[in-house]
Amino acid sequence: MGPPGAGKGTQAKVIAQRLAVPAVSTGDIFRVNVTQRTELGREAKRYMDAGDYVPDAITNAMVRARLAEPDAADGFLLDGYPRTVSQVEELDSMLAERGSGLDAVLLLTVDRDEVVERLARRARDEGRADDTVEVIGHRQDVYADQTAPLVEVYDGRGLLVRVDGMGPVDEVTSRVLRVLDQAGAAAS
Ligand code: B4P
Repeated sequence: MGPPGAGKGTQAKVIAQRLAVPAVSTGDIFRVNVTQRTELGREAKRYMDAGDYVPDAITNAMVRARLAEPDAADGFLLDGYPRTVSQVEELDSMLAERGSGLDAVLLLTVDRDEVVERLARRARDEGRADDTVEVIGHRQDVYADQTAPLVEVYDGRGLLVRVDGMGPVDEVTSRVLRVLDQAGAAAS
């Protein structure tokens, strides 16, 4: 977890490789579908471009299908999911059906000024439609409104681990691996 620009996608790819599990990024799956102009992509695009969340029913069904694939049978890393209370409930039921649970919920903490700067840089480099100044601000607000409350939910379950997401990417990676190791997630 972490606000847009916290480094979720950046870290997820490295960490998943280290743990030898697939990184399941809802943002990436949506973007692939947008590029391929699938029906899911067309539907998701109008929400993403506005900086809004794609509706829960669409997102939940997509994650359920992805986690049913064979490569996720022995474990997975979720990047950008769950983001709403309804997604937490749906993930809980998916995990219960599998007879498994989460090892840890990682929260990357960053200053708001830093994430705005990162996303503005990415806008210059990659031209993502949801990285304009107005949409970046809106995405931060949506995160504060709909996703930040999940921190308390997972903290209450004793699963939350906070990692400082400021500084160079490889330093953040080292911090993440250290806390996951302490939480027992890297070993399981
Ligand atoms: P995401 O793809 O998850 O995008 P994000 O929140 O912007 O995070 P992110 O992973 O980009 O980027 P990162 O922080 O790694 O979601 C995009 C959209 O998809 C959402 O707005 C929503 O519409 C939809 N969506 C996704 N999941 C959903 C869900 N569950 N429910 C509903 N809708 C959903 O990196 C940002 C930039 O910072 C990069 O350029 C990176 O290179 C840079 N960076 C990273 N770490 C850095 C560091 N330590 N120092 C300097 N730069 C760094």
